[in-house]
Amino acid sequence: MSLFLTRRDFLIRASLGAGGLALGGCDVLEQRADVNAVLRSAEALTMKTQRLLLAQRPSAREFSSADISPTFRVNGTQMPDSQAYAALLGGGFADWRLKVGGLVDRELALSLAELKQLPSRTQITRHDCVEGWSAIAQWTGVPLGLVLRMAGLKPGARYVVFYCADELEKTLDGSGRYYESIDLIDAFHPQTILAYGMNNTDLTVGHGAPLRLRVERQLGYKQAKYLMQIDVVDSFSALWGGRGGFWEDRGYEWYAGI
Ligand SMILES: Nc1nc2c(c(=O)[nH]1)N[C@H]1C(S)=C(S)[C@@H](COP(=O)(O)O)O[C@H]1N2
Ligand SMILES: [Mo]
Repeated sequence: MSLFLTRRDFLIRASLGAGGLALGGCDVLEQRADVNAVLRSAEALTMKTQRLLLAQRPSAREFSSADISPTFRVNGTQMPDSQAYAALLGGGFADWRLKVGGLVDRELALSLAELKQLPSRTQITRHDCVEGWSAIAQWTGVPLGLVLRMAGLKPGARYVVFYCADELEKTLDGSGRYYESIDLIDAFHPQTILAYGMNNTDLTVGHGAPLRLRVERQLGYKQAKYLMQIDVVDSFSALWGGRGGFWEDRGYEWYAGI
């Protein structure tokens, strides 16, 4: 119950003192129609998810600019091999939109300029690839949680799926498309950002232009490059191999904790 207190409610309850709390400030609040309305809403659900699950979430270590690696390898796709991507790149990504859909109240189509106008976060972290190399870089982007709050989560929301522009394997059924997924715990983690900047410049094509995921505390293959669309879902079992990602479908762990 205390998870849903507004600042005002908190102040009221705080002024009641410990006795007031023991006497059941919760009961009083639950009788209020507006509080109940909030409790029933999807927003409260989102908030509950965040507050409950994100309390005491450890953060990935952050470094100083002196630690930034002089070179950062480009791995996996170096340049998506499609005319659609080539056209977007040719136009300086002016026509690119990040689509946000699935279990949301409002579908979004955000331009790069719009994303850059949103509050940003910059962090210097170490990227660890499962192949055994690491590199430290500074990433700048929009907290994913902020974008999800803009869209509003519907009840049932559990995962966020990221669809990329590249096919890492050419297949007839599209199962070679790069995609990834994370749960809401990671989605609302403050270090989980949709990054458009690396080491103070726009992302290069090699590193995932115009937008990539940074989900620190997980391995390199979770850091999906070339983002085109993100969907909020209750399950990813119906997607391609059903295991939540291109590499997961090929045997890698879905939760690739470092
Ligand atoms: N779309 C897409 N995202 C991807 C990949 C890819 O091939 N395609 N490779 C993954 C792997 S295995 C790693 S280690 C990192 C590499 O990111 P980098 O090229 O910026 O080093 O991106 C990850 N995200
Ligand atoms: Mo990797």
